[in-house]
Amino acid sequence: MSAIVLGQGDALLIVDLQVDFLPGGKLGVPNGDAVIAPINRLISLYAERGLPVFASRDWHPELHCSFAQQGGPWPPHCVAGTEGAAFSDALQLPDDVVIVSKAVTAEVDAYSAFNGTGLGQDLRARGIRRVAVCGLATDYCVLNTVLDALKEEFEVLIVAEAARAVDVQPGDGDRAMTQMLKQGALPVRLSGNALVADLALGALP
Ligand code: VGL
Ligand code: ZN
Repeated sequence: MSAIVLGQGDALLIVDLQVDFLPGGKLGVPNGDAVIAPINRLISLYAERGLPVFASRDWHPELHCSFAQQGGPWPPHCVAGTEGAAFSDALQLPDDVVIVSKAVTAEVDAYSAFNGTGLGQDLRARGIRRVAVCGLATDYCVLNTVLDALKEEFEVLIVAEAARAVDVQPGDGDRAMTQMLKQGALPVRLSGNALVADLALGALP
């Protein structure tokens, strides 16, 4: 069980840990709050080494195309500037967190934190080659963020215990995880104060 050595070139990317995606929110992910403790451990792991922490957020205008009354699939959620769009205050974000706002115009939805945000360029400009991805929801924004990161040729560590799925269809989260691994994401888990390969997940078909 070898620890992954974090250093220059590593960054943490926390996807959409916003009030509306937590239980009780407008689009609450079942057990979404279970990710907060492991994500806070991840933040310590990266921040203590001086490694950058990025946090994406869904940041929609009031009449966003993904909302049901505009013909979209979701109830209104994460309207820019509202309480529901705020990061969970249980999340211990570092003062120098880099915030990535996505899907900020009415006409376009974006599940991936790379879509229309300049994130890829920002990561490259900082010399980042590998990102650890966690957050909500496994089967939407985490999935699409991981697939785009791989397309942009970053190495991706996916932290399953720090992500949860909406599971609109039962099994969506498991299928998303399988897809991310198939495309080359490496499953990792927290072990004490380290990240190690998650061999149980690595053995999935
Ligand atoms: C998300 C549904 C709608 C997500 C965002 O962050 O996974 N899901 N908008
Ligand atoms: Zn959204």
